Amino acid sequence: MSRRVGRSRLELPGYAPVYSGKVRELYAPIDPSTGQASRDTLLLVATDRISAYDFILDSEIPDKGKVLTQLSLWWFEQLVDIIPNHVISTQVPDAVAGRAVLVQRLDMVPVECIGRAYLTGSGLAEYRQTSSVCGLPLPAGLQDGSLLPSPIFTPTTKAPIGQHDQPMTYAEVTAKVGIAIAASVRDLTIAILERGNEIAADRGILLADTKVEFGLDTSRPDARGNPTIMLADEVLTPDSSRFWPAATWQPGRAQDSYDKQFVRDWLTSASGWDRSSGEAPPALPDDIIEATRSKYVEAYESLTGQTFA
Ligand code: PZK
Repeated sequence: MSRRVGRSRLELPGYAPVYSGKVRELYAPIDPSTGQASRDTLLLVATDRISAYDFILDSEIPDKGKVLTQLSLWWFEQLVDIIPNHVISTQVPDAVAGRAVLVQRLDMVPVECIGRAYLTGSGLAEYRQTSSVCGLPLPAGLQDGSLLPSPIFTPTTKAPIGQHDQPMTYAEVTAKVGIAIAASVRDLTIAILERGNEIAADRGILLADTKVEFGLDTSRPDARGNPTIMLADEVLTPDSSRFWPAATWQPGRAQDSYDKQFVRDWLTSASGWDRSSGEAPPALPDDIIEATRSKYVEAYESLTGQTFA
């Protein structure tokens, strides 16, 4: 069960709204001379909205959009020898300063590319029912939080908002996008996950899993005529990935969430909200909002080694 909140979109003069996601929004710059929305660029805006237990909460986390945008930009740089990315510029309207990027419009690969280094969440649920995930057999005896023998590619369908993505087999990915692109996005997803874990390990952080989105630049075919595959969306943020503190990692139980633990703990205990009631969760108290903001800033600062301005 998830619920869309009827929050009004930003008014951004010179930009036309294209799409509004749960926590992010897309706009197309309008060419002032023609009045036409751009066909080659998009403005990707991260809001301060936060989700928990499949709900978008009524409370926002100050600076969350900025922290995630800056973290994603930092990761794009760490990955640029693996894959080029869609970022064109960080020159954006003042209203979204620091939390928006101008990006190259790509033909998006219609698969949610998920890489897993540790087993949890929907991957764990599938493993418990079938001993495999997305058609990949796994050894017996794995627990919630277990390190996998090697990282796995567990793609899903892109479901509309409010519906859950469905696991796909690799064969289904090849049927959808072709053998060449399927192999590329699989190998790139694993390479991004591994690079992410190498960097996070130095900071005492585990990267359990991550979701990445790829797009095709058809204007840049390679020698064989294949389009250039580019990394799109946001990358290796707490909204697209599970980061766990290495110090308390212990397979066999749910791990502490690096960013949302205060929110989850408060919602399921002190708030009096019943998760299974189907009702919207209550607004967060100020101290929970502030503690959560601090966790996002801490994630940014520990991973990048930079102070969040
Ligand atoms: C694109 N999304 C998901 C992300 C939202 C929705 N470079 C690109 N070119 C074309 N399309 C997309 C991108 C990117 N990134 C991304 N949907 C389309 C999405 C952020 C906010 F509302």
